[in-house]
Amino acid sequence: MLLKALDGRYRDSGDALVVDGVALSREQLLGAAGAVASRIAGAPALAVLARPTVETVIATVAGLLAGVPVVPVPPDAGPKEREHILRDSGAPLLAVAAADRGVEAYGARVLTVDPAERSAFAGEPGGAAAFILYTSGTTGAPKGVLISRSAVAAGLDALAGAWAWTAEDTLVHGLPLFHVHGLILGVLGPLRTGGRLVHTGRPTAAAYAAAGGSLYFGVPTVWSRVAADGAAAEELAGARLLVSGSAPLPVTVFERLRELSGHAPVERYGMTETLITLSTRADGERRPGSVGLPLAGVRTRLVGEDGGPVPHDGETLGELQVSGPMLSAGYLGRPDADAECRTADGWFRTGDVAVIGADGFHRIVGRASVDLIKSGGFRIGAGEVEAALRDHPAVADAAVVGAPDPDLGQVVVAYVIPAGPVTGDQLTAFVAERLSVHKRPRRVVLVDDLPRNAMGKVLKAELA
Ligand code: MCA
Ligand code: AMP
Repeated sequence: MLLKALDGRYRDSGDALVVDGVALSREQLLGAAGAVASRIAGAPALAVLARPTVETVIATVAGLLAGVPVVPVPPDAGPKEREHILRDSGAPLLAVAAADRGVEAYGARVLTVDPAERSAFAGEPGGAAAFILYTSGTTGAPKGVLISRSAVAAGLDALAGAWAWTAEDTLVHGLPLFHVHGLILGVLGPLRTGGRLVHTGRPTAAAYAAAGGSLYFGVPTVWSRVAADGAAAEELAGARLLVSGSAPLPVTVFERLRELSGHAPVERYGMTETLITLSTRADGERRPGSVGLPLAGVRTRLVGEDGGPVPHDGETLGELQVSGPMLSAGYLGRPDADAECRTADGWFRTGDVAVIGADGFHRIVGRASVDLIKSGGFRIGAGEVEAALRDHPAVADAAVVGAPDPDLGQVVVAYVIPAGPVTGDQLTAFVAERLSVHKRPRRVVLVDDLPRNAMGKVLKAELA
């Protein structure tokens, strides 16, 4: 069973989870999810408006019970992005909480999740895909990554091994429920290990400090804010393990957390397309700036620009390639994009540049492409933001880059050639409304021209 916590052995052991102050026992979760599962059985996919609520958890578990792939829709996604996800995934149903029942569903039928409903679901899970997760590439609209049930199971079991994660743990986090980090690790993880989950609604330092958990997840921006709030970090002294991921954890934040909480954080690395593949371990060295060793079943290699192998000497850079049982099954309807990411011998090209030490420890140095930006742990494609900006009538052209930022890691900066009167704030609001709020440029620079090479291609490195 994928979610062992819903198995008979665990059912009566109290609250399984609390999301933003609302508690659900395992019985309640299973009953409410069973009711939804009965209504969606046989559907090709179930979209879920993924606010941080118990309804989102219930709908996700319902999809897994019924064997219907779950398509989380970011709640801050504007009309353009929401329509793309619903149409591209082909989901005929959109699960929402009662408060959202009037939402625009672009042809899908809105299904209201009622946490008080109870029904046993007798069917057997069918399809192999557990999730279709939308994620940005360097260009174009986000692509749907097909994540199988077996990849989820292998990925979670490998993490449970590395982090000694058991039914005794209470996981605390407040991450969005439409990514691998917040949803697959952060919700299905505790349901697979049998432990508890406290989701804080938002990932604030104060909420983490007050939650009293044993295991904490955060993106580096969250850890940097916790570390900056000294008292909050000190409150985490009673925890067992603090885990960081989704973007590089600055060494200064690592050290500050260790000083204040007494815990050297565990850092792990992954992608939507591969789930988590590398991590330092609960019982091993936690080295600042390092994402540790391959998880169970994972193999890694570095490939040079000439396609040849790169020595594992802790110095020589190469593109990181990975293989393992948690890799995704490809992009929905995009065999072309999938072929670009896989080698002939079945390895996934991460697009991240790394070094591997003689001791096997991995360090991520950066991304090969300047067109994938990581801001607050969110992956943002420069091309997608540029296309949204060009849709504005007062924009002649735009180039988007990620600039270093002490809080968010990188911030989205747009260089725009105006075609009429417009302000930076207007363009920021325009992107926030059409795509997702977190994809909005935080800085807009109006320019007369963009630096270009002889072929007319914008020189992003010069802008960054
Ligand atoms: C601001 N707001 C706006 C605008 N500006 N709304 C509309 N239009 C605007 N122009 C509102 C927002 O809606 C929000 O409202 C509030 O202002 C704050 O938003 P923002 O400034 O964007 O928040 P932030 O403080 O910058 O966010 C920091 C964060 C966030 C909380 C750390 O970046 C975050 O949640 N990151 C986690 C990303 C993540 O989980 N990534 C995992 C993917 P309101 O407050 O009402 O909402 S990676 C993954 O899955 C892999 C496999 C892995 O390795 O883990
Ligand atoms: P996403 O698919 O949103 O998870 O983004 C995946 C990308 O996030 C990876 O390709 C890396 O560039 C980055 N990433 C995730 N975890 C880490 C980490 N611990 N250190 C550095 N980069 C990371």
